[in-house]
Amino acid sequence: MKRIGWYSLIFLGLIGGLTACQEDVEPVDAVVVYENDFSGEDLGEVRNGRLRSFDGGTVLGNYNNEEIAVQVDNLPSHKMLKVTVDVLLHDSWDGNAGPAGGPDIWYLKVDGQALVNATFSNQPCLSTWCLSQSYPDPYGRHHDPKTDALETELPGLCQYADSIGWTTKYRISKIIRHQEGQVTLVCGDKTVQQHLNSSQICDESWSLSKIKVSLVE
Ligand SMILES: [Ca+2]
Ligand SMILES: [Ca+2]
Repeated sequence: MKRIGWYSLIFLGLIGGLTACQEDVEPVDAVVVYENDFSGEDLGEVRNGRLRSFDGGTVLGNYNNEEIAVQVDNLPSHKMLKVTVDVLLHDSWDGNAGPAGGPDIWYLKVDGQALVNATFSNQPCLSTWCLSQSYPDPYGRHHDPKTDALETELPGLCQYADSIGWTTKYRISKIIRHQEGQVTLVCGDKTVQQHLNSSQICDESWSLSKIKVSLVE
């Protein structure tokens, strides 16, 4: 029993060490190399950037079946990199639903590596009707709509403009091994909505209210 206990402890320690790389912990020696909450309307490093107002602030958006990219050059020496994005999912995201309404996928890539590739759902979840989402896991898993959201009581943007609960905000933070002198971050979506009365971007879209990149020695 004692030996099994030690193995279990080692196993849990390894798992803990691995998952720690994905958690939102600000390392004490982190150096911020890019930070933008778009309040200054600065799109200098942003490809396909555009701004709009939402809920009293300025956001990067909104987008439907599009990508944005941020490239940061001349990075000082480092071993790890931390990326944080605050993403707003507007209107009728359908999560894992398919084939006419979904799947609705949003993704984050760093230097081509997918750190998020997940479905999101803004739909109500009742005993008779519930469109699940995969986040916080990759596409293929099932969780309730809005799982792990930072804010759920925000108004929609277009189809459900001014209706509370139709924009959901997530703070997504990832730490990865990274040593190169340049980093490119890409965010985008692959959403599906057939049989529309309105435009697709009005039916479901996304914006960013913050991007932050830090380096760790
Ligand atoms: Ca929809
Ligand atoms: Ca959809």
